[in-house]
Amino acid sequence: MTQNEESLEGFWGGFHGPNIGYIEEQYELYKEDPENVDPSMKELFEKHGAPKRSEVTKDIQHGDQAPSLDDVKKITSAIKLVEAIRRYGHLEADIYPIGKETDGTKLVKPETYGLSEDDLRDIPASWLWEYAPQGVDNGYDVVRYLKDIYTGTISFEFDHVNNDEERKWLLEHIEAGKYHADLSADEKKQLLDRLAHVEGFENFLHKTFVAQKRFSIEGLEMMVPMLDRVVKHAIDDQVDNIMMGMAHRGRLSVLAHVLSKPVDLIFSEFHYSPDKELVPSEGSRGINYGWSGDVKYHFGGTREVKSGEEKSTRITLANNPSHLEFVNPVVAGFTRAAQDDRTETGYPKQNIDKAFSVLIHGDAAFIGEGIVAETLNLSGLPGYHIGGTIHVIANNLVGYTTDQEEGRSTRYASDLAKGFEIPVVHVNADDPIACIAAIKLAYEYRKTFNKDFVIDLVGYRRYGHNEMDEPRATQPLLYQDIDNHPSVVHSFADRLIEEGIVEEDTLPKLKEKVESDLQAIYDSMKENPTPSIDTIEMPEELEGDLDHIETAIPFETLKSLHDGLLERPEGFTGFKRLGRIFKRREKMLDEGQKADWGAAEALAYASIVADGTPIRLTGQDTERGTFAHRHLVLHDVETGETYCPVHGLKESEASFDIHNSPLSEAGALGFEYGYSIHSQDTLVIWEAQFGDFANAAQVIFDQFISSARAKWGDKSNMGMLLPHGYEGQGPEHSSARLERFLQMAAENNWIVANVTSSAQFFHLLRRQAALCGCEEARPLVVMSPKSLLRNERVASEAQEFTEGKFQPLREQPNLAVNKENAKRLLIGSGKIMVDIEEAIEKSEEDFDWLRVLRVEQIYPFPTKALENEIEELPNLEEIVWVQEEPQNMGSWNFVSDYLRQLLKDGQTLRYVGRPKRSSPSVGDPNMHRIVQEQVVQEAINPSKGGNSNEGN
Ligand SMILES: Cc1ncc(C[n+]2csc(CCOP(=O)(O)OP(=O)(O)O)c2C)c(N)n1
Repeated sequence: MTQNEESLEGFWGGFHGPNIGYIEEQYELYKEDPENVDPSMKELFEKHGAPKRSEVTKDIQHGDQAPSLDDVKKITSAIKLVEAIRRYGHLEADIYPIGKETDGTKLVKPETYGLSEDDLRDIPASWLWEYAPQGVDNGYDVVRYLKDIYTGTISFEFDHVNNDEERKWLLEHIEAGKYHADLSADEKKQLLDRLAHVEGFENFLHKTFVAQKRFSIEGLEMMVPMLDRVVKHAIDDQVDNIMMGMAHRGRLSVLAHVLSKPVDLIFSEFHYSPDKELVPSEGSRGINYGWSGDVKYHFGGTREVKSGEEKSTRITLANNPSHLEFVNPVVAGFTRAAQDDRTETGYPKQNIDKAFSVLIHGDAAFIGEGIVAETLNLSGLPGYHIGGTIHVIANNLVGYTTDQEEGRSTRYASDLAKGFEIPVVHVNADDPIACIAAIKLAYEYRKTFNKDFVIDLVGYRRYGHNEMDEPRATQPLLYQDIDNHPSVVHSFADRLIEEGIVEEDTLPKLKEKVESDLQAIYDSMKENPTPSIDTIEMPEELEGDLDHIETAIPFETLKSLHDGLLERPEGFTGFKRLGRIFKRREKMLDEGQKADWGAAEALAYASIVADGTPIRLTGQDTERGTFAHRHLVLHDVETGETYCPVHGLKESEASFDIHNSPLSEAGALGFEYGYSIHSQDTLVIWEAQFGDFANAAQVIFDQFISSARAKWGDKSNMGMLLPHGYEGQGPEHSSARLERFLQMAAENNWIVANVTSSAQFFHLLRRQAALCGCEEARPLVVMSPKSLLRNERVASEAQEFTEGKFQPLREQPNLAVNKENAKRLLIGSGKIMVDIEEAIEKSEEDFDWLRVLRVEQIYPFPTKALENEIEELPNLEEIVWVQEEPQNMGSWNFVSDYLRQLLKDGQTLRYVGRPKRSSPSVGDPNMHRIVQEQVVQEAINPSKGGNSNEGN
């Protein structure tokens, strides 16, 4: 007899007579459909299999007496109750230190199941709980024991986790108490000491810097020892990097205590410029703030902690804008970058043990900001997976002045995580030991399953949203409770006194010491005034142009890469129609032939990895390309396997990481931005499906990519490809909202380009790759093509790749240049210039009065090159800027300033294009064609007219 059979017999052995008859009947129904029977019966059958009449001979508990039908019902009810405690115990848990009374639930009460204490005592524990520990003998013990576990100061939600192995692991760890922190007396004393420091720091700031915002941690002080614990685990495991992200709440405390930011530096930041008598000299602290700076509670920091003989663990807290939660994907990007080895061809080799993320969220923001969901959705995707993030919701019950009931439709702030099958624990921030246990469970789970884990740390907020804000006006009752509530350091000290671990006077002495130490630091700063920080300048390297960067490559290299890109692994069966496209590509570098956009782009990537610079390229449908031009991941039609031609190149010296992104902009772009910050050796490129979808990622552009260097000194060299062009596809598929990128352009914060030849794109990408790791690095925004992808006019001959470089200002092709006669200088950018090229070719006119130039890099604007050009046009009467975007959009508002400066006496500046519009484009393609043609014709019509009052 197998062990299993034995246990079956053992269980059903308790039933005989009419009872077993009833059970057998139920079993027949169950076999037809498990849903036919009561769920508790179903569970019995699932757990113990079929009832066996022959074995129903002995009554386990009552000798020969058979259990009655009533007994059976009681057993099944007890099983139901036990399961309910596991599932719904959190509803009754003691997780709110303040404010909220737990409303409880009938579901975990024996009465709900018709059970009395005696009923439960009559049931052997093992019938209800296979792993009941020693001392848990009967049903009543089981219920009490499990209630202690599930309804205490820590509660668990993992019913939504569908994976059997994970559920089993969680159940085991929770019910066998494996997650308990088991702190020694010394460790408890250290914990008390830490809490005294955390509280003392806030108290000192409160009284010293009266009425200054600091977003105190008080009410959630345990956040610091919890992070300490994370760091300890990481050090034990010799993890290279902990990447952290958090908002304002408690940030100064985390900087001081977890990142070891010197407190005198923090004190100094409370003093305003320019009279910064307390500012320590810059450099001595390794400050890397940008030149325009930020408020103190947005800065991040780094700290190295020794984690072995030669190893150290680096803790990084990301710089953070005010926009809540948007740092989440950025930190995930940091982590992936720290895990990827990009030194070899193919996809990078990821080692998830090298780094992990910790994200601290606000309770209102976690559920309210969609970016949280976007980031959680990244967590399981091949291109974005980082082996699990530990999330801590710093739950202080209020969002600014908004109560939870007004702020979310869910019971818990953490409920969003359930859809991603992320286990959740809620823990009372007033129980330090439970908080540490929550971290242990989260860390072990992440390590075992490489998945996210959420800790809902439930505390309160000692002050208002900030320290100048009066919360008693909006949450009067809550604050009556908070005002009367002892802080965690006090309640914990009482607990340790009771346990005989510390004395009555331990805490008062500790507090005194913390305060006097902080006071001494503060006083010493006053006695030793350090020089004030001079205005910080933008780095010199950012000021120059990039003309010195050479990007051409020899023909032999180009050809070899091109041929390599067309090779396929042995036995690979590609899609037939694609085969024809690649066949056409074969000859593109031959004499008299031209390489189209797709070929040129692939060559750029191939040559960049051949130079040893890794590339990461992502976006919606990017592997194929939204407009089916790229095809850098091919699918074997017989096996479904994929092949990336860049990976097969013999010249390749670095990884080429290409992925389709999920349908997300803010999350996906934020991730790439983070990746680019942490892997400055890599050319990171994000592609929008259509350019204006980038506006769903506006926060990442505004708060990070355009301004991070000036605010924080964070350097990114990433590229963004934003399909743009007026082709009759309607208001949402025409414009990448170029004007927005230009409006934010200043201090060489980024490059904004709109290029019209495949070779220009090749050189632009190669120039961007050359900037990787340099001080000159900066992001690149490209208005990328759609219909032009297949337009012969933008294809380039081999020579254009093997000679020259990127030209910010470009000659209009196919137009004779007659500088002497030119009366009009027509300038524009992007696809309209190709339309104009076509119109000129079709026209019978002689255009010797017309000089046409394309601005291929709109920012930095090629002022010098244009100035030189104008110098050479002796008879110039007017400069005309043409664009396809409406007048209030596109480049006009930006370039007109530059162009006006270039005008000489008697010359005028004129705008040709669509009038100001509220919508970027018309919806009707026919209307589009008519209007586009009008714009083109007006631009090349010799008679003046149109909107000439825009001149100087
Ligand atoms: C995207 C965004 N929207 C609004 C705000 C303004 N704001 C700052 S903090 C805050 C409340 C946040 O509440 P919660 O997430 O619970 O964190 P807490 O401040 O309570 O710790 C609000 C509305 C912001 N900073 N960012």
